[in-house]
Amino acid sequence: IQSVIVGKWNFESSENFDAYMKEAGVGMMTRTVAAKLKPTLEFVVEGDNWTMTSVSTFKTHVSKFTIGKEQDDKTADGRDVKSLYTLENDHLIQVEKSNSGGKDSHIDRYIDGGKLVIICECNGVKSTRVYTKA
Ligand code: DKA
Repeated sequence: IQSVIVGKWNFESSENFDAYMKEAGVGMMTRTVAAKLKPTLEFVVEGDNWTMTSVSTFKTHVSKFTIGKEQDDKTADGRDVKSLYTLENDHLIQVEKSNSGGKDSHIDRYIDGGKLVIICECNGVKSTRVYTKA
């Protein structure tokens, strides 16, 4: 996945994102704003060190992580979490654990038919988001 995910992706579509955000504990005001966003995602990969940047009119959110190393992380809506990113069968898997008594998420990112598919899951509530290469 490393070689194909590198670069910029434009938001195409989203399903069930509000339900996912609600389950993950995102407040109503942020959900209302987030539902309307069409972010651009950019991936930079240097060996095991990745930078994933989401740019929208709401904010720019940067995640820097190392594959296989659990570390402190912040979600785009500001929740403090610990994230572990791994590569499994050409999927970038993020296991996100709440640092503050909130709920955990599992976020699966992969390329399908040239598109970037992101499946966000919290307590069985799933959202599918699709991006196309910019
Ligand atoms: C995406 O990049 C989805 C990223 C994971 C969801 C994070 C939840 C943040 C709520 C504002 O399209």
